[in-house]
Amino acid sequence: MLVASFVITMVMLGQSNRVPKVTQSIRSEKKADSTVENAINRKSGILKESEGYLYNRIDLDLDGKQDVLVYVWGQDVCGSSGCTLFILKSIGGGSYEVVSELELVHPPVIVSQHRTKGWYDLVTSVYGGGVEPRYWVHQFDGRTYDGEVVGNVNPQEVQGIAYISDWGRSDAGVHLNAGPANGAER
Ligand SMILES: [Ca+2]
Repeated sequence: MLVASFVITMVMLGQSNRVPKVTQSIRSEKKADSTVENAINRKSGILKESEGYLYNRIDLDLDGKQDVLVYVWGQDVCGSSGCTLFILKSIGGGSYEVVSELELVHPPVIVSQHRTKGWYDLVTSVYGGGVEPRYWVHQFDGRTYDGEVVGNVNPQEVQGIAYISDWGRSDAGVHLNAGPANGAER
């Protein structure tokens, strides 16, 4: 019995070491938001080529205004390692500006309890091709979230809330420009 419980404990520790601690999972919003779309359209033509987006609101810099995490997907806008995450800062009056555009990431986007230069760290994952999932941290550098990930997260040090947690569900998020490939890979 002692041996058996020791083995079980080791297995559980191994699992907990590999993943950040998620305290809550939040599904993406369902309703299209023109203010979010306008902010992205001012920066990029990606929405015209996309099949949809998933988003959540959260105040990332604790200025009292809700910022937005937007994940844009579609056959023509994703790579084999993921799609594009936009981070929008609320500038008041129902307007947003794009703070960051991070390519080739996978939701959920875990908003860590740890902050860098006033903004919460964001954790995304890299997976596919049979490799073991890895988690990456994106930190604010004073102007943007660096597209260069700062390195492997020590999962034991990460605790946070997972946003856009329903990525992969065919009914998740806002659908645009539905083409023949819509949902084919999901
Ligand atoms: Ca804010």
